[in-house]
Amino acid sequence: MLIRTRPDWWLPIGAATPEQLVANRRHVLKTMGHLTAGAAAAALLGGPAALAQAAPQCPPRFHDGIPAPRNPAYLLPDERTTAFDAATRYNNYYEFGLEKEAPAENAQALETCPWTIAVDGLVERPGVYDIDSLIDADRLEERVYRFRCVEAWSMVVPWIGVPLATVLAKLRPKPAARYVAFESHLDRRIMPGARLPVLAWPYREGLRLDEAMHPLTLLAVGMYGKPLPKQNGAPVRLVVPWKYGFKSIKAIRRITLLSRQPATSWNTAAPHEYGFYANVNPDVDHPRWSQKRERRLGEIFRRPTLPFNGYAKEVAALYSGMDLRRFF
Ligand SMILES: Nc1nc2c(c(=O)[nH]1)N[C@H]1C(S)=C(S)[C@@H](COP(=O)(O)O)O[C@H]1N2
Ligand SMILES: [Mo]
Repeated sequence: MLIRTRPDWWLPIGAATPEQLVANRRHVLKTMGHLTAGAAAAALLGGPAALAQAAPQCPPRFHDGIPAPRNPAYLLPDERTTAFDAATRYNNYYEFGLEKEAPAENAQALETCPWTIAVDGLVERPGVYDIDSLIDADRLEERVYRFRCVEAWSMVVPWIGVPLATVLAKLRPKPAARYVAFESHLDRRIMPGARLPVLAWPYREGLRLDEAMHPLTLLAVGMYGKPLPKQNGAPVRLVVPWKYGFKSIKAIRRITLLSRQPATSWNTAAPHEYGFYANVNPDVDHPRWSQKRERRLGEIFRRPTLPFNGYAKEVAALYSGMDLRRFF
């Protein structure tokens, strides 16, 4: 079967530098032994054979259910998991409309397979990768996380994914890399919200590299035992549970390693309201509302918001010595 004989993930579909092509050539020729030399050469040049060689399975391998083992370190036994219907019908995904109910309908037009992610900037392995080559299906795990939107609603979701750190490790950030920037898919033909000037499109987010490498930072491909619904960011999104939800960018198309802090959509749109760090902090109010309390989807009464959304023990050290009012 062609998909099994593709080169290992180290070879991007469209490798960015000729050096890489040369370095990978021997391996490619070996793994493509059943193809003619001509087809192999076409693959190296990114021709039709390359696409066939790396052709992902569509629909994806786990389109009805993802058998990901639950990671016992992230269970939240004292929290009630948010109902699937609530988490998948009340969404923020401005590209697909500004109303909470709009993405559940409009995002269905998004084609999520095949899916490639461009990787560039300060990495040893830049390229355009098929999602299956970046995220190892055998290493998916389930984690239950609290998720807190800056608008003061929240939920508890069983995500499925891999730590972003495992993907970044494969890409090998260069020593000068200190930040990671992410870009979402953009297609104005199917995205009514992206025709409005509410944000600078495509949607952009970013993390400091140590935040990105933190074991809590998840690259999610599923939730509630299934692949991500399109309105929740299919086929791949970020989940950064100690930060406001807008950091958890959906439908990732580009990952860029940088030496300087990247511009991000919400921070650019309203820098006094949405900081780059956006750590959940009940002591720093949004200029237009309090962040002391939050409402869980499906519940009536508000509850106190926890520092770092309940993950202070794990992440507070990342910010030691920083003034969290200034770097909000
Ligand atoms: N591309 C993109 N990603 C996005 C958003 C968006 O508008 N576009 N909204 C963010 C916000 S504000 C929140 S709260 C979460 C919502 O995720 P959910 O719809 O899965 O609950 O997605 C974040 N990721
Ligand atoms: Mo949000």
